[in-house]
Amino acid sequence: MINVPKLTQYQHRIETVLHHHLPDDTLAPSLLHHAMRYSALSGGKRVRPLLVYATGECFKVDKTSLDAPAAAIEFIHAYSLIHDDLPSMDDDHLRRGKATAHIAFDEATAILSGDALQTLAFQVLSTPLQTISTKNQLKIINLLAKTAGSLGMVGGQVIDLSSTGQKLTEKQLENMHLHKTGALIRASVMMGAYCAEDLSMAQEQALERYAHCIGLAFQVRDDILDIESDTETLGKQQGADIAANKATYPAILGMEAAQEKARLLYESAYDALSCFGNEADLLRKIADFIVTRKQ
Ligand code: GRG
Repeated sequence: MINVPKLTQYQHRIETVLHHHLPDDTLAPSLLHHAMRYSALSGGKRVRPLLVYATGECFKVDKTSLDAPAAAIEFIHAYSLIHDDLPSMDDDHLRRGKATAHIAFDEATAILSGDALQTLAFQVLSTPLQTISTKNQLKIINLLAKTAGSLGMVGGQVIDLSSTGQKLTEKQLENMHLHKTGALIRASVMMGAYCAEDLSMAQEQALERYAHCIGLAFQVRDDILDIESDTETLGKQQGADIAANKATYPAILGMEAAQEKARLLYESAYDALSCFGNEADLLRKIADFIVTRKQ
């Protein structure tokens, strides 16, 4: 739960936007549409859309302009979770407190629903928007494509799969997470920023730094929760990283040093925002949430 009314409002807003863009499950192929809705609307913290809205707020971007990038990034995230849970990847049965897509449906439907969510993201993002210039819209589409692909999230997943069971250095672990988790988090912030017409180079660099730090902090916290939390709170199997022999920050650094790392990243994220005033308060609140979250 996020205890910040403005963020809760944005969480509600993105639910409505996701509902609106997802094909109705009475439409054929209805099983596929049912599976897409099942995964995309199954809860989740909606951190990535919140980052899009919060960054847009820094530049007073109209909320309606932010809806498309916010939905697109969440559709990409939903697709990545479906594919990540497959038997050929992490083989998980529980996600957001519910059966994973390949358990609730079947493997082929799960794969296809992930594929369709990915293309839906780009459909939503490429629909002409009245309030963003075409140049900026293309920049946003290009950013998301690069971020989600082989040089970003998918590349990170490849590193993850090939390094399971191996001893990684902290640098190698960081490289994996900067791709696997960090790429989408950075894109969320930068897509919100590219909706603004008056973004300066200094602001762009500050936001890149903020996003880099919270992206890593998000993963360090995720690794800590995998040890300290429980399956019910997490909505996914607790201890899954250890069971799968995955490299994690607590495993490499020890729990205390992992906690300290999250704290330092959080401080650097705050520091990165020093060129902004109150308009970036929501981004600060998201950083607070990322390092204190319980699920
Ligand atoms: C299979 C193409 C492909 C990519 C998979 C991002 C990713 C790469 C997999 C996600 C699996 C995972 C457990 C990643 C580690 C941290 C993370 C991104 C957790 C899930 O994100 P949250 O906590 O989830 O934002 P909710 O449910 O709140 O949306």
